[in-house]
Amino acid sequence: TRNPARSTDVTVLGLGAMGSALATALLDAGRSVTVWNRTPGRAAQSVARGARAAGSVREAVTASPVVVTCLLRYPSIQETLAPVAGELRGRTLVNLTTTTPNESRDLAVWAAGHGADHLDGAIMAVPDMIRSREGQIFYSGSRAAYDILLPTLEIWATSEFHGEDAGRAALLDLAMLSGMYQMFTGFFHGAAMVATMGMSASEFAARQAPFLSAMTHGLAGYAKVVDGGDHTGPGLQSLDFSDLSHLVRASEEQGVDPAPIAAVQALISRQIAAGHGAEGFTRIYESLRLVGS
Ligand code: FVH
Repeated sequence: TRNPARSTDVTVLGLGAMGSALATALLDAGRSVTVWNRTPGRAAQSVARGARAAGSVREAVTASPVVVTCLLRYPSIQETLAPVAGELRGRTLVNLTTTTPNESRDLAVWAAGHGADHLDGAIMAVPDMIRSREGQIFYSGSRAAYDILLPTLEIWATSEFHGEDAGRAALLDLAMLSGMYQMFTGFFHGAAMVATMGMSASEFAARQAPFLSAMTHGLAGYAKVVDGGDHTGPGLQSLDFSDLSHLVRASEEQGVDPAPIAAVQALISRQIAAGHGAEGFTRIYESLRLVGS
């Protein structure tokens, strides 16, 4: 017998690099897929693999009980769906467009207002990782929708549900990306510094990658201190010791913009000025939490 959860028809709105990968994965898994893209001509690849190309958003939305959006940013979701909002009733909207937590919450409220169930997904993968176990997608929003759709969601990547607050997946996604972008920016800053002595970025990367990789082993220990809230414990490198003024100065001496490392130093300085110089480097976490509180 046909298991409905394993045979759900799916519509994918947005056939950019990621939307195409999602549609292809569903097709390869034997699903019936309808696709739509704002700019015509991008559906060819999916159609060649068996997708049905809809001539309009309305046709696409009404073709399936599950509608996936994989568009550029939040405004493009509204631009695409608002004119056909009345067609969403009784369907499940799975948004895989990157949004802020509040945008995800707004979308959940908007979808509910039009009688649709809503699940928000945050893709922690590049298109090539779709259909691999290394790819991860975080979800939040409707638990019922998540449970019903899990066999479909698992076609794309390892799925994790993070709660009924629709903004949680997006928050986790953007927090992960914050760490990643700052790591890359740190690398670019270091590469710019060594470039002044003629070292190529590739040569620097060969040294930086294993070093950074080894440093990530420190994260769990730092996390314990942050979670415990006590930055005075033994074995922690003090803020006075961690003062990075010399690093900022070295960057300036080489004629390299110290902005990335100066931002870290600003957090350190704020805690030292507040009298916490003897506490551990982890104390800068408190500098970050002060903003907006
Ligand atoms: N690609 C990746 O590695 C990342 C991994 C993590 C998650 N992201 C997010 O996925 C969303 C889509 O990303 P993408 O890689 O598919 O992006 P593009 O290839 O640039 O395609 C963008 C699609 O969005 C359509 N689009 C843009 N603006 C509008 C609009 N106003 N109305 C309707 N559709 C719109 C665009 O259509 P077109 O330009 O071909 O007409 C593409 O289909 C994104 O949120 C990432 O953050 C991917």
